[in-house]
Amino acid sequence: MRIYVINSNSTASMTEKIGACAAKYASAGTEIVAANPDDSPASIEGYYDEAMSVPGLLREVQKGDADGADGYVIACFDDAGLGACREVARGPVLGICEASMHAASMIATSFSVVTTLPRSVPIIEDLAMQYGMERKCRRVRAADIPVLALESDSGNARKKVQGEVLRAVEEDRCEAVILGCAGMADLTEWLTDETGVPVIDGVVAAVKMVEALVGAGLKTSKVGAYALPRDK
Ligand code: 5HY
Repeated sequence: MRIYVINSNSTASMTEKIGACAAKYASAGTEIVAANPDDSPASIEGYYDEAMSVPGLLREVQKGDADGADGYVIACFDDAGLGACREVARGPVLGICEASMHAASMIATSFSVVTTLPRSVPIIEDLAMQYGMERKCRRVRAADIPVLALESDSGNARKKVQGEVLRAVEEDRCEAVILGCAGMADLTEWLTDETGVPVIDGVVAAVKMVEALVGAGLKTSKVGAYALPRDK
């Protein structure tokens, strides 16, 4: 099967990293196509960037559909444009916040999220409510780093993420930690070793869930809210 993993921002180095993490965990026989819009913001940090990223994201999903994609992962933790992408896609479309929270809820009674900037915290808290996860989500934390610091890092950004993950385990007493940015995907194994709790990267969680849904013969429902957009 062919899964399009779409980074909503236009930073190609992040797309490559996300694609490599997805491919490492994909099943034999799954082809990962990593893509990003070329006209979206370089990083998604807040509602404005989210809104600016959605038209390009929709075009990438439509390209995937024309290319015979079986399913899609929206690899930006804000899950912006997810419903709209489902309207234009036939196969399942999963957001990485949605996928990681569902994965966490099945392996732990509670989780905390560690994201990049404090401005993303209320956005992710709202998503936890939207997904019915507010009781399981102990806290959404920010490492206080810009998204692109994860790309050009000398180690400082990674250290800040590590510090916040360790504080989440100690102070929140959560049983799992979700990494709240697709640019953190390559830190997952290291942070799991450091903390001793399951550390969940939404990109890999979403890829594995898309594989499961497609394998079960399931597609996005075209009756109702996710029907194709109407001609005007
Ligand atoms: C992400 N921004 O996953 C996020 C989430 C965030 O460009 N890719 C981005 O708020 O850090």
